[in-house]
Amino acid sequence: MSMFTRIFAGACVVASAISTSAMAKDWQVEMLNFGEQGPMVFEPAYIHAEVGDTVTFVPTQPGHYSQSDHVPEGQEAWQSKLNQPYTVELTEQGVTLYHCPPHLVMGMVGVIQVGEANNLVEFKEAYEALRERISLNPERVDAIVEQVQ
Ligand SMILES: [Cu+2]
Repeated sequence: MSMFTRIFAGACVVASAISTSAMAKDWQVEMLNFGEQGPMVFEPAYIHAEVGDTVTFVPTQPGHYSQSDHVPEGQEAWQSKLNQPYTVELTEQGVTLYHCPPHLVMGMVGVIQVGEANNLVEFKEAYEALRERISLNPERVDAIVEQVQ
């Protein structure tokens, strides 16, 4: 490989990395004691993102963290730390279900849809199981899940 080819190839890698990051969006999901939908919420609780986007969980108010339940095949599961911001890279299409462990009973649940909902059957099964552990406002969480298209 000549010096020129090497430099040219390197420049292409840099250029494509820049164009990818310029298009990708970082979604900010706030973790709140009280939001527009009531107590103990992720806001927004439903997002429709694209592959390559990231989601950052922001500890706007203390006492929360985020843990994935069902993720699309290939997507890395996660568990963030209490009161710490945490960023998830969305690498696969499909729907992800997550919750805040201390406030699951209060319906602190969120959904990330990436592209098409190609894992809807498995997602709904995971949601049915999770829903049994929600004792306050399960209807609020149903409304989040129903936004999946
Ligand atoms: Cu919480």
